[in-house]
Amino acid sequence: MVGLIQGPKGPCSLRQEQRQQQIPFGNDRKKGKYKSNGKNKGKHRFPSGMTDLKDFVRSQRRRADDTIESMIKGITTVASVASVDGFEKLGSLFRALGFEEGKGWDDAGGRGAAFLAPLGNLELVTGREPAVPSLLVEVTQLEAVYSVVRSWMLNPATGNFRTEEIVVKLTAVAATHWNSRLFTVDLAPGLKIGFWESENPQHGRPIAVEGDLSAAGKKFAIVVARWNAVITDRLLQGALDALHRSGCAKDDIEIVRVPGAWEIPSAARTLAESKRVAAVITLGVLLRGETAHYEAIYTEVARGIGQSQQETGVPHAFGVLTCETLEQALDRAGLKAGNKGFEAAVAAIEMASIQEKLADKTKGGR
Ligand code: DLZ
Repeated sequence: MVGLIQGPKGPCSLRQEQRQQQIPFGNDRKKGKYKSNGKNKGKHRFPSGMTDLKDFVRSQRRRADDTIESMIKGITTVASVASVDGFEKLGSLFRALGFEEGKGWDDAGGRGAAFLAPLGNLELVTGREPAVPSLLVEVTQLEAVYSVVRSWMLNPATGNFRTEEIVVKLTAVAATHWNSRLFTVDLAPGLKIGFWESENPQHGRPIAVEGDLSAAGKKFAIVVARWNAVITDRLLQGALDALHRSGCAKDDIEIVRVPGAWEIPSAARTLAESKRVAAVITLGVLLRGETAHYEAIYTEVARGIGQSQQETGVPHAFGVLTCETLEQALDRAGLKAGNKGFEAAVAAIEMASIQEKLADKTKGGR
């Protein structure tokens, strides 16, 4: 055997993890959750009431039911490469693609090269042999990977394949029947690899609650300071643009104008407490050069908006600019540095959606 392709944690990780989890630490030991009658010195100990590893694993699963299995860290597939040429080629191609390299070995018996990927899957197959190579690399941007592989094959210093060989050995990117696209490359006799990309952008990602950017059917409030109106008006335009483009109806937006940034928190709080809006967008501009007690005002405004958000549970997007000069503020209100009003509104839309999803989960008991 000359080749090893292994997952991020190495083959010993499962046993190490088991050892770590069975040994009680700190408070748990003091509270007597882990019983020892002295007879078990040197043996593994389990929390009281649990007699074996299976019990312990089951209890871990209950605690972390959204992880696949709290004790499993990764998966390692050992791929035997028949020829040294194939071994060299595969290693070289993976390096060219930017694969993270792990710790390999080189001894009298053979050589191993480790390549790490953030995700490893083991697929067991019975019956009909799959039409894909047994070594599959999941990627993003399949076309970009394809062109790196092609260039690597053509380069005399790396793959050194002839153009006419490439026609046979490198397949075109094609759709699969499993909602993905794939191409394969034949590197050496018996050494074919597939590269594929799922059409589902969430594929392989950890399951997370994420907000969407639809504002349709939701109500939003915008609190905007009149002080420095030449800039805050632009921030307001940016926020309205984001809301409308995300599907928010005109009548679902409540705009409240306040004298200056100092007044933003109290208006924001009143709106949030009314519970008639999904989120509050706060917009203002504090200019250091022109604002007496700048630090004091800024701190209070930020604290007040944050406090209103935390105490009411209604998301508040922070669109209060703090700049040294008018020019800097203008840059952030639609000139060189985007429009912070637009960005604040997008954050508000996303947070409103997250709140809705979390509330649904709570109602559904999950
Ligand atoms: C008074 C003041 C000053 C000096 N500077 C600003 C500023 O740069 N940005 C802003 O939004 N507001 C400013 N204000 C007004 C205060 O926020 C507040 O409206 C007044 O002190 C009245 O309470």
